[in-house]
Amino acid sequence: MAHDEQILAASQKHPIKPLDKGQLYKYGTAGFRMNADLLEGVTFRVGLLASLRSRKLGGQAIGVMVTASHNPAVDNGVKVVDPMGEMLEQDWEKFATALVNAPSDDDLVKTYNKLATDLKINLNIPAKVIYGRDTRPSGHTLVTALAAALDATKTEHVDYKLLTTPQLHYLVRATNSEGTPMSYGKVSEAGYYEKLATAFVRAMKGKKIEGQLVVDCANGVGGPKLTEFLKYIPKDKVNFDVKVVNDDVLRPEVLNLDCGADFVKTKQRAPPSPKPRPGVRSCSLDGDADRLMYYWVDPETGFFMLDGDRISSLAASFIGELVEAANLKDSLRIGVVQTAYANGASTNYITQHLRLPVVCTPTGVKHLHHVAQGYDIGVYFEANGHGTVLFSNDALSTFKNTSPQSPAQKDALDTLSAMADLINQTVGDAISDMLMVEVILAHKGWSLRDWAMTYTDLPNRLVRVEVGNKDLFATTDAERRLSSPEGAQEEIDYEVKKYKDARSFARASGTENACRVYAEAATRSEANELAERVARIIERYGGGGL
Ligand code: 16G
Ligand code: MG
Repeated sequence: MAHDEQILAASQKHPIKPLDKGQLYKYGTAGFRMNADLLEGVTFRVGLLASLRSRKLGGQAIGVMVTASHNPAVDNGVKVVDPMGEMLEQDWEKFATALVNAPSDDDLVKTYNKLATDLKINLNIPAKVIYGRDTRPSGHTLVTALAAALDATKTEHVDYKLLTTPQLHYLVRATNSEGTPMSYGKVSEAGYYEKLATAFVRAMKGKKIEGQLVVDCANGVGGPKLTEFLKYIPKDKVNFDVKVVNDDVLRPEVLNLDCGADFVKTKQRAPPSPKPRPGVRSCSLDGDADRLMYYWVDPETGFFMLDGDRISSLAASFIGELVEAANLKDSLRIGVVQTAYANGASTNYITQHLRLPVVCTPTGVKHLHHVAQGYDIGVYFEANGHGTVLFSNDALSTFKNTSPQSPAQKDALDTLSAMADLINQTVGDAISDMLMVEVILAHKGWSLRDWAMTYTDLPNRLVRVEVGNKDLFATTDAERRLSSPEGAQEEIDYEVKKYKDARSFARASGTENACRVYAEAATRSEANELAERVARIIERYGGGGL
């Protein structure tokens, strides 16, 4: 029967901390994320939710990841992963929010039981939850609270300890597909490395990787995991010279500090330490290794960054060529999914040069992922470096079952099939994406400079605007236009018209209490000026600065 007493007793040991008056905990795009001191009770309650979700789905394994990604070390976060390794179904976010905001332990038990009744969940069937965490010191306390909730609800659970976020997503899918024809791989961390290493060798096809790759791991969990992965690459098959830097996970305070993918993207420069060596191919992961940025420091022209838009167009171009060489152009639909933040030049390159369709969705991985699933091959990346390439079951069986009519066609089919194994199908994965980029550069014989030459970004500027009330702002057209407050969009349109090749939009942030304004235009000074003008409009409509 119900687990009331056990939940009550355990909840008292992992109590929820009340927030300031009028404030509620909210399951947002990144789950619950905040100062770790507030998260013990939250994580306990997320355990209850994960258990309910598993039972609702007939006992399939649900994942819980404890991480705050690129946030500072004092923060942490907790999010739920669905059975196929996807983000928690959106409808369930409000159930998570309801459980976490239950004011007392009694209310918590009531909410838990009400959800079970309303959602017709049988509390007597088996449930399973698997979980992992990044290197934050608070992670240990949080998973202890999580385990207490799982014990209280008689949920089987597996603690995978330190993992990157994409590894946990992999393990969830591997667990649920084990023993089926769609098995995703061995259910272990080693299984993840083996799958990637094997696919990497197959996809490389004996091509050579030029020079060294320096990988900045944000002093996060990606450091030890990448080092472990590299041991699985057979040296006689692929000579991959990787220098792992910023991989100090023993001093928590250095996590994401002046390094990592978010630093590189927002500061538009290389991490100061270790001192960048001119011309060396470099990339940065974020604190939980689900975002990737490439860059190099040119002795003449300085820093140059290849962000999610560039990775997306590189992947789309390579896969498009392979599909053509495999003679599958008419049978497989390829699409590219971006957000409004994608540089207009990348969109033009993909639609006009690669001749592939581009769809724009609202910000947030779940939106892009969902649309990408509608294609046989769906390439999706946010400019911030989070993304992946999804292959449908149809695409996978086509690669396997097409009988090649020429060695070139066979080659293309083999490479496509290896790419599908190499690229994480559950979520954006910095390590897997990095291997994908290395394969593509090796096949094309390109340096980062060659890659950068494919198109020239439009100058752009992103501004964070403090407003009295960000909830006044609602968007439409995949966040490219404001539907409210009334009159604001007309003012933005009026400003945009004054500039050449210009575009600008404003949206309320999903992760902090502010609005963001993006502008691009033909020149840097125009992009800056337009962004400032639109920011002033937003400030005025948003109830003034704080
Ligand atoms: C979250 C999203 C990320 C998005 C960012 C936007 C996930 C897993 N993460 O971190 O995709 O780019 O929010 O933040 O969906 P913003 O709403 O504050 O601009
Ligand atoms: Mg991350």
